[in-house]
Amino acid sequence: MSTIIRPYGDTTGDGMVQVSFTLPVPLDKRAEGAALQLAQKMGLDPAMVVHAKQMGDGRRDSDQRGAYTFFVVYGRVHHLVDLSKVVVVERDYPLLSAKEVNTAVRRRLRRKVNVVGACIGTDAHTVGIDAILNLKGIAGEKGLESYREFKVANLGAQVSVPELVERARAERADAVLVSQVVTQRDAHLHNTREMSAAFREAFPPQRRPLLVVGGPRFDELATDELGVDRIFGRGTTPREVASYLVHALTREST
Ligand code: B12
Repeated sequence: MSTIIRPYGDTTGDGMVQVSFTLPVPLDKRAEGAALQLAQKMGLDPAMVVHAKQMGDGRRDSDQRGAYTFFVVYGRVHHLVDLSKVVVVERDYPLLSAKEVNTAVRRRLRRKVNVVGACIGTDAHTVGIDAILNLKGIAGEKGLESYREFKVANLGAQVSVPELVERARAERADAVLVSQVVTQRDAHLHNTREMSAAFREAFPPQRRPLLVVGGPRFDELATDELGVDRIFGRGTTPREVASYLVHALTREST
């Protein structure tokens, strides 16, 4: 089977894609022309504007924005993707059920796993970390709080790095789970690097908790660059995280 693929819209292999973007101009013919010029520069040829809607009335708002226009453009790309050259982080541990996780912790660790979680920096988007940690969970799965062999401290929003380090120490955390959703000015990368550096300074290597970050816009391949043990992206479920923690924490004790 061929490993070369191309996108399609109307008929297989026609190369059609749809992109959306916003331009800082009011909606008129020139704005549509600008959208098409941008699409062509992005490699869409031919391209057509299939949706355009002006937002704002042209007066400056608190963010100093005037009128701007949202576009959806449909067009053909000539690029191909070679599936054999796609690099991703494959799950390198078994996906366990909650029961299997609890049994593995009991057998291999012989004590509960202590987890501390938080949104750090100024980030107040707690829905993601709550989905992983809180009882109600996400996608039909309960969060780590529901696992008998996990003890979870969810510190919530806008936790400072020194506060997180202190709490991790007090709780004797095996793993620290950090969420970063806001990516403006690469805040998620700066905050994560600051956090991992602080843990390396505060703990000797054998005592340092596992450092796990998550959020919708992380590159899962960037663990070394950010100094963390694992990165989880969009659509993560609690079971994936619990299975990873068991795998990583019991690796040496098996
Ligand atoms: C809800 C929401 C809010 C709520 C947050 C309420 C709360 N308690 O969380 C409120 C209204 C407070 C808010 C405020 C703001 N928001 Co807001 N918000 C959103 C929104 C609509 C949904 C986010 C969400 O809940 N997703 C659902 C969860 C389940 O998904 P998730 O976070 O991706 O989490 C999953 C995975 O990523 C992963 N995961 C996440 N964290 C972790 C951690 C670990 C350890 C692991 C393992 C996995 C993991 O697992 C989760 C489950 O699958 C998004 C837009 C969107 N549709 O995504 C904007 C969005 C995130 N917000 C945005 C912005 C700009 C803001 C504000 C700055 C707006 C403003 N000018 O005031 C403020 C910032 C406040 C602050 N200090 O952080 C931008 C961010 C842009 C950027 N590139 O940074 C977005 C993308 C909207 C946009 N398109 O502009 N927001």
